[in-house]
Amino acid sequence: MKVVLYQPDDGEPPHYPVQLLMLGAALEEAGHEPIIIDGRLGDTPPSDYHMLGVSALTGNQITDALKFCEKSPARVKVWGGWHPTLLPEQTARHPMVDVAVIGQGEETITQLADNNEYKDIDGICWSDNGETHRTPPRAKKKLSQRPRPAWHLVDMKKYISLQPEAFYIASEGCPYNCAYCSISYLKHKWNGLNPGVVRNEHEMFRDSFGATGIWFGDNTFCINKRWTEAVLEQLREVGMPWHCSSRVDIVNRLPDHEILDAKEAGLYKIIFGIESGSDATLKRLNKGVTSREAMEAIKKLHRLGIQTGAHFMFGTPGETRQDVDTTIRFIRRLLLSRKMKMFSVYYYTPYPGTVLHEAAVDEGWEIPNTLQGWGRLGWCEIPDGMDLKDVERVETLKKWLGRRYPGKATYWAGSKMRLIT
Ligand code: B12
Ligand code: SF4
Repeated sequence: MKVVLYQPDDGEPPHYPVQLLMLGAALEEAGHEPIIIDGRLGDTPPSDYHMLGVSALTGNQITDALKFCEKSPARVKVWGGWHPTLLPEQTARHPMVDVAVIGQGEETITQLADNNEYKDIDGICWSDNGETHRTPPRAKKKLSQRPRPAWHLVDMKKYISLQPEAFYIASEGCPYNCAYCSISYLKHKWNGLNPGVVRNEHEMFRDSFGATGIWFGDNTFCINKRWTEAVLEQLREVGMPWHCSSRVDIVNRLPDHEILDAKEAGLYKIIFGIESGSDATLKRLNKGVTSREAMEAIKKLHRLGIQTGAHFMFGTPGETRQDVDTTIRFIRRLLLSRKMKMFSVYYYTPYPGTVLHEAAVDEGWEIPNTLQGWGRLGWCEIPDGMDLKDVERVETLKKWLGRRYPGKATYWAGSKMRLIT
């Protein structure tokens, strides 16, 4: 069966849609014909196909995906990805959605393509005359038990030429419970790829597609020490520079020589979700670290010659003017110390399913209650609870960041991220 898999256009620089390549691999293995259409590249879909699979994060991807569905000739429209997983019933209620897939999609989409009757398939939700139905959850499989992405389904060289630091996920899951994070809500148990696979694929990125570095998209790097050491051994052989995301407490716990080992294996930057300089806010976010620990990790990496970057967010439920001030002062201090290379400043979005989303509901925030409503939600919109005076101060901070660190600070303005050059 011909199945179009659609990556919505969200105005972001395109990197290859790994989730669709994984679904594509499973569909091909089962004898189907997957075709990947990337809205960000303006790909033209075929004129006829039986099934459409749409992948959607919460936010403006939904709006583009709905537009694509309206024009699509597909007999069956299947939605999967983070948003349908977090809000399957609400997603399934939309007339442009026949089936919402919950969680990992490889087996589910293959079974949907194999069968005309889908109501016995695990991990799905659909709506019948306004009534929604959900089947039992599908058992999760580790990354290493799922087919590797079908790289040949897209023009990898083109993607890598657009982002020469190739995106790569070597592990998934995170044991922490940050109150704003969708990953903690899904409670994926940590698991990692075989280090040998990581090495082979990095060599393929470099030799066949022209990658000059790797951007690890793993939720939190270095959760499993033994696995990390085994991966480092392989990365050392590959010899490409790479950066990853991790937590400040993990970095603080690592002895210097282990960080230097990683540096020798190509590590040049770690990005942290520091989120706030206020310990009261960090506590509400259930971040499990303090601003002092954040500062410590940055100083340590600076001393060891590793660059750092950090994401901050303002406007979380319960945040006071004092918290906003403290965070602004913290960011200024970091900047003036010249120990950090990249900053991004966001406003908080109440992602469905998270603990903090519930807090926002309790505070009376206006939360979208339809699929199209979530699509209109700018992920850097001023949050409901935020005082306009504070917004002004955050905006001033962003401008200051831009002047102070030209080319190094990213920030969110309107609904677009702008790189300050
Ligand atoms: C790469 C990435 C991006 C990319 C875009 C990815 C994309 N798909 O379009 C970029 C950098 C642009 C990006 C931007 C943002 N992201 Co982001 N991103 C990620 C990241 C790091 C990896 C996603 C990934 O590729 N995973 C690997 C694949 C294999 O897993 P998967 O996507 O879950 O896919 C599986 C299933 O979901 C399902 N599936 C997926 N699609 C489909 C489709 C069909 C038809 C079916 C049947 C199944 C199915 O099957 C897949 C295979 O098992 C995740 C964190 C993570 N490690 O997962 C965050 C994450 C997805 N991002 C998130 C967020 C919040 C954002 C941002 C708002 C910015 C920010 N503050 O981080 C923006 C907004 C994007 C937008 N415009 O809407 C949240 C999601 C929140 C939500 N409710 O959607 C995550 C989970 C991070 C987090 N800590 O909470 N992101
Ligand atoms: S924010 Fe990072 S550390 Fe916290 S739960 Fe999410 S992925 Fe884990």
